[in-house]
Amino acid sequence: MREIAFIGLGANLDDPVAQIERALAAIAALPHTGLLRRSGLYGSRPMGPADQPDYVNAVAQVDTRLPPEDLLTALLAIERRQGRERSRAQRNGPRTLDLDLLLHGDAVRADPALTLPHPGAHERDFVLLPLAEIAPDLIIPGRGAVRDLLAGCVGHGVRRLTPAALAG
Ligand code: PH2
Ligand code: MG
Ligand code: MG
Repeated sequence: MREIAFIGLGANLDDPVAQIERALAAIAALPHTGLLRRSGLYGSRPMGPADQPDYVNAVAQVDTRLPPEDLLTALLAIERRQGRERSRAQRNGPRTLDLDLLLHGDAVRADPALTLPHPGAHERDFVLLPLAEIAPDLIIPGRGAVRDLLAGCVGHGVRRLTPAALAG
């Protein structure tokens, strides 16, 4: 069965803009999966330890025949290919690439290996603002409309990166 899924992208090490663009190309090349839309690039202050660089964030919308577990496995493989190290990693610490499966159709599940919707999606401005750009009418199952959630969430200073900021 084909489902619509949303993926959150984040990076704050080793040329984060390039990491996100590479990851979007890798997502577009996944088997049984097509990239439907991608947001622009957003800058955000770190959630978690403050002594790390700002993040670059984006969101992608795909159409996929992969079940949630298989899509997650494929996303973790892309993270590893782009130098993600989990062994020494600090919780919410810096990373070359983070790919989070935010939504997969209307799946709702509390499995610790894969919780859907992603447990942080509804409360993070760096997820909600790019999501609102590409899917303004989206409802996060069990949480509400992206627009309403955005109005009520705690901010990390998310802002659209302009061409000038990207060049600088
Ligand atoms: N991801 C984290 C930890 N902190 N902060 C921002 N601003 N953006 C992120 O994507 C992010 C974060 C862990 O996944
Ligand atoms: Mg994450
Ligand atoms: Mg993650």
